Amino acid sequence: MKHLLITGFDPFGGESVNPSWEAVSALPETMGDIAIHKLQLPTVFGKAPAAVLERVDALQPDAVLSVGQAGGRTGVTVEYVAINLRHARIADNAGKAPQDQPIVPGGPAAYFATVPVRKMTAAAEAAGIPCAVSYTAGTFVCNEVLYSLLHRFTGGPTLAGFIHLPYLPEQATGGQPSLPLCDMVKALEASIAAISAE
Ligand code: PCA
Repeated sequence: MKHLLITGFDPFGGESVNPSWEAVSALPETMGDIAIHKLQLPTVFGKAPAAVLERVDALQPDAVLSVGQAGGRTGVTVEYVAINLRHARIADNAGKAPQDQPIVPGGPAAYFATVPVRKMTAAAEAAGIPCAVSYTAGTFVCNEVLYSLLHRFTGGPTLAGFIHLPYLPEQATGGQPSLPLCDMVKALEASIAAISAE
């Protein structure tokens, strides 16, 4: 049995839902020989990476896939890179908006995701869901989580990656792009299958 830890975030920025947690919590508990362990992270700098790293240390999963909301994107995006920068346009859920700070002082400028980004993207597309590779995870809490995971696990056996989801239809009241929850879940399932085939 392989073990995958998958995380989603709580709502932030005035939203009442976060599609990442809605989709993660709708996943099954197992897929074939993969046990799926779910964890909700707070959208708070420092706390989110600490929470996922604590769970990873206890669980020792084969792979960690974090999922977050990227409102305004048209489809599912699989992140290729994380950068060593915290720079918030809005406050996190603890009221903090760090500006131009490194995540790890003196750490590498960037890490590439160690999950099979292109295979995950192709698998989601083959399942009929709009999906693309993204070359920026932003500079908010999602990028911090991916950078922190890759800082810990690059060069080791644990794979780490990140998927951003667009708004759910009920969030896209101003005409922004959105995807139904069932499509988001299908994209995550296809991505998980691609990771487990590594
Ligand atoms: N999206 C934010 C943080 C939490 C979330 O779901 C981001 O893209 O950084």
